[in-house]
Amino acid sequence: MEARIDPAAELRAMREAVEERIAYWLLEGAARDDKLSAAMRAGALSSGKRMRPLLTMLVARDLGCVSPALVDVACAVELVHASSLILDDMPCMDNAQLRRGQPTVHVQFGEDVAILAAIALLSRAFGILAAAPDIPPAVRARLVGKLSETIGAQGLVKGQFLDLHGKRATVDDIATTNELKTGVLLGVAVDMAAIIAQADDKVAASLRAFALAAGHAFQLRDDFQDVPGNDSAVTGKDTGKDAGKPTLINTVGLDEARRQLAGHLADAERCLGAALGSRQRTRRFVEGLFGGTAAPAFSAAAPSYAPN
Ligand code: GRG
Repeated sequence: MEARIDPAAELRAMREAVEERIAYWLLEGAARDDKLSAAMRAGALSSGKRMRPLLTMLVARDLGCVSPALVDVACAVELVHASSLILDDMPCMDNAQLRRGQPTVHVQFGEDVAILAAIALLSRAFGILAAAPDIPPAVRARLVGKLSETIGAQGLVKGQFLDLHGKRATVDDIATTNELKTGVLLGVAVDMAAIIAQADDKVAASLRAFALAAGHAFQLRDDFQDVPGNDSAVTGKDTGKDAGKPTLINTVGLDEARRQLAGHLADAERCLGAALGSRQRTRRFVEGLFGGTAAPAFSAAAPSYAPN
């Protein structure tokens, strides 16, 4: 009889593997007791959802990938995310005091150390890709290129620049900023999975479309959490920071934003089905992420499934 896997246990094991491996990479060659290392660990290992590295691992596993490098590829994606959060929270950007229920990295360690920690985490991400075991050279080069183009002036950095300086006059402007700030990092999480699993172009394109739709949904959900009245103790972040900003909710109102959230979730579900068919790991995880929203498009799933 085919062995059954407990999905919750598998997810827990993946999360632990990512966190243990990040801890390993951040201790490697670091002075354990200095402020810079402590700031890097605080930024990377505080209690995040690990949504991006888990997406990388789950999608790759759903695609049948058993590469020993998978966890390292997932860690590289998470370190880029951690770096972006430290920078985003800085006084010259979002000026946030609270992140993941803790004082932000610059509040704990000072602005100078926070900037250096963010750069060091970013550099570590590429070092990890360079060192990850058993990746064919052409695949490694594609992974590095994809991560680099996601961060740079056409990706995350541009999204942040538009957030700070863009006009965001129309709903399309807002969607572009959201896609660059949030969508592209979810996009690269699934792109990296498709690259390391050596998936064909059609599957990779459907996965990318899934991630971008999920990114829009996720950003909208983030905006809903910011609405005054939500509890920082629950969200782990400052709330009310979007007051007066041209977010989608402020521009189109709560009802239309809810309608758009439902549309993005439906798109995400359709594209995920096109990419992965009935394979369940990724679908189950995304259902868990969005299960509490006003408009869940993902349906409830069975409690266990057969492995690849
Ligand atoms: C050079 C890496 C780098 C970035 C420069 C600062 C910047 C450009 C971009 C900021 C992008 C950013 C922080 C967007 C917000 C995305 C978002 C919704 C983050 C929250 O993600 P969660 O909920 O967080 O997954 P956890 O804490 O669970 O990891």
